[in-house]
Amino acid sequence: MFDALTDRLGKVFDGLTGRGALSEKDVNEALREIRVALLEADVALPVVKKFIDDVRPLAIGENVIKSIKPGQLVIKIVHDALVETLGGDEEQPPLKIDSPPAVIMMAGLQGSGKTTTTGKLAKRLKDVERKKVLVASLDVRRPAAMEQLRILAQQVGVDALPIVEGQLPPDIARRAIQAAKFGGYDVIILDTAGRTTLDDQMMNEAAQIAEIANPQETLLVADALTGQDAVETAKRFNERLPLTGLVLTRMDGDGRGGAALSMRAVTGLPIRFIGMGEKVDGL
Ligand SMILES: Nc1nc2c(ncn2[C@@H]2O[C@H](COP(=O)(O)OP(=O)(O)O)[C@@H](O)[C@H]2O)c(=O)[nH]1
Ligand SMILES: [Mg+2]
Repeated sequence: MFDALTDRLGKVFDGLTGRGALSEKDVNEALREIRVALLEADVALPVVKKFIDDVRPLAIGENVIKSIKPGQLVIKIVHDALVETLGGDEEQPPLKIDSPPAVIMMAGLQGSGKTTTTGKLAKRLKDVERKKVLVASLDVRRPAAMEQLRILAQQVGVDALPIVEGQLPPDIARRAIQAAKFGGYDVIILDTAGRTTLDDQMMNEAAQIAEIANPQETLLVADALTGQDAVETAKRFNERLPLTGLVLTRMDGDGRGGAALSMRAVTGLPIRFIGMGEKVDGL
């Protein structure tokens, strides 16, 4: 996914190390190339701009120009800033699912992969963490959505909350929690409805569900192919929901990975899972 970006940056870095002395002009030239590389990888413009603005004063600082290996130092500065933007090196804490029934809420735009990821995550929690998992669809807008989750649940061998026609999402959330308490479930995954675009009604509904269900984890599911739009999506959801992590789907596709970097940068949230395909074990 990040191969193209890594290659590009590698070339810029090679150019820097190939030289003994570095002038401010050389560093600026390298930063310009890094900027282009990030934009070509679909990292959102404001994120790129901030990144370059943060790095520049460090990279053209006196101790860099005067150091014995200025190229190496610039590379280290850029690398450290990238890692900070990405949260790349830090150890991920496990999902907080320790007080049963723990609620995991899936949020995101329609078609982002919420239902598919719900199935994948349910399977993983069941198979790897030996959890008793209940999934519930709160998507009352698309008639097929509930059925889709029911079939997925059956396929991965977890229980789905029985469908009650005409029930509204907040009530389904309440019923799911009751059912999980009575049924001795460790985890409930709430698969919410999305819209094609961000709108207030959708946000209000999601916020209301979060209030009722008090999720321990609220994961924003986003399509890695959304590129520049990812920032707006992540920002808006992060303002209204108690997000705890990101899931990037379609990382098996030909997207350039920039969405991941952008969303991580604007929310500061960890990327919890990466969707790699339509099958239930592609997580
Ligand atoms: N290639 C690929 N397709 C995915 C992935 N996740 C979901 N999909 C597909 O994207 C479409 C929409 O997914 P769905 O889970 O129904 O989205 P929802 O509207 O957010 O619930 C379906 O056709 C999925 O099979 C993924 O990681 N990779
Ligand atoms: Mg769905």
